[in-house]
Amino acid sequence: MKLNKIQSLIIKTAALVALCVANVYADTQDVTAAKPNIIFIFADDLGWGDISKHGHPDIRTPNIDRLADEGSEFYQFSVSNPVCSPSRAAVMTGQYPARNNVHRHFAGLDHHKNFAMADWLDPRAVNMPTVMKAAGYKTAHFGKWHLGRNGAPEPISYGYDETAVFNGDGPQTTFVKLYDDAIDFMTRHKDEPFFINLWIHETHLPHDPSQESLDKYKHLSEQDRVYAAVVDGADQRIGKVLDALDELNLTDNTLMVFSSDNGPEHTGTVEQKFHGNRKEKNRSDRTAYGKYYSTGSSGGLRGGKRDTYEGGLRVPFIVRWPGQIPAGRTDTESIVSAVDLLPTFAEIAGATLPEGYVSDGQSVLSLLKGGTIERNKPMFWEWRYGNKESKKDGKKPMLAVREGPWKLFVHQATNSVEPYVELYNVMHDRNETMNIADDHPDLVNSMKALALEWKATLPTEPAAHTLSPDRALPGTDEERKAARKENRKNKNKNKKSR
Ligand SMILES: [Ca+2]
Repeated sequence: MKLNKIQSLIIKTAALVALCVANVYADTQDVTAAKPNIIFIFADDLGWGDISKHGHPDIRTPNIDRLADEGSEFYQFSVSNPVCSPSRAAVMTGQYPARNNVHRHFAGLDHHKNFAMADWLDPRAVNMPTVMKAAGYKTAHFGKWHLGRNGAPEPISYGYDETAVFNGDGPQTTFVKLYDDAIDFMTRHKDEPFFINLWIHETHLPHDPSQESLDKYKHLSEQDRVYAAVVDGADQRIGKVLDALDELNLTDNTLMVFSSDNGPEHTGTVEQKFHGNRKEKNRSDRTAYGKYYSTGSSGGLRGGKRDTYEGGLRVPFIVRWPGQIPAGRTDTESIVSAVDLLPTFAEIAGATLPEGYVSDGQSVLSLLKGGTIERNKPMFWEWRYGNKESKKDGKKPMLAVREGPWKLFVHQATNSVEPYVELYNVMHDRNETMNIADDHPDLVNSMKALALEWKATLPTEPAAHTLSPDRALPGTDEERKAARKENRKNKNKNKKSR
């Protein structure tokens, strides 16, 4: 469509007025209420396209949509890694996960060794709850942890006043109960500022929808029905938290942030109907729907979980803070990163960041409040992957760098000394379908240099205090496990014979 002069003048004037309004909004709202509460809801494997606000054809998420309607959305938000633990480590530390040697999800020690990664998140690294606690907040973590277990420091030692987790040590909770934990905490601390990491789980395996949610989606195929139902469960429970805030009269003084740790899981085969390859007749409980039902949507973005294409990294980012953050705003252009959360929350809390601490992100508070920001550094990703040739060799990291609209991938192929590259303009080519590296040799060279220079600043080995003593024991995980079992048996035998 070609615009005539008057149409184009109207659009330009409207844009100018909008910009002025935004700036006035940002300026006049700087006198903030006393420290607001912060609740950070981090979904698990929920894709960009999994909410009705983003045009999902079937799934309805009225409560998440309500957050977006009452707050602002940022379409260019990305996490710092396409899987759980490193993505979460980046949120916790405000630094790229490779800086703290978290390269893949935390699992067995062999897996950690293979990828030259730590056995848990470094408790000495500056982290979000510690910063918030020092700023006078009551801090809590409810839900998934996945930043280390089995000999790792307990979650509570990362700056929390209270924790109830799964996939971590210490007091436990469930994917349903975690919302009640949060409401209980909010109620007990309603008269003082609180910070809650609410790390929810429904969209991650195993899928465990309620019958009520399944009944809502009877019209869908069996596969889509289960997934829609798990999203429905999350949305309904988020609604409970929003209602509780209303009832406690805390809505206006609470910043709610909703996002996801990585893009959607890739859908499994029909053989993967039940989690852990269990057969239906052998299922001991209902918590066992498998990867076959992981039909999450990236909203058309390329790839999903474990991919550094946008489908693995770009996820919903919704913020609500009535009176401070404009309602109903959608920002499609400003680049925001998961590593920005710590400096942003710190600014909101009036926290002083520890001396010597350097975040890989920056505070985006003025952007959230309707203004603009100048992005002062490029964004980087390192993804240590395995493939058939390398037999899960963790020594072939793939790098990606984004600066403005440009995103460059630097791959290190198994049999090649010279890395090969892909370049996309992700602002115009949202789905990364056109590799235009050959058209922009100078840009490729400068961005490649940036990526390689950044890589050279990363530590190559995890710090000693982030390694399990068991890691030094000989053998594989299985052999170590058997040896520990044997030791326990002998100990008990000795006790009995005493
Ligand atoms: Ca995840």
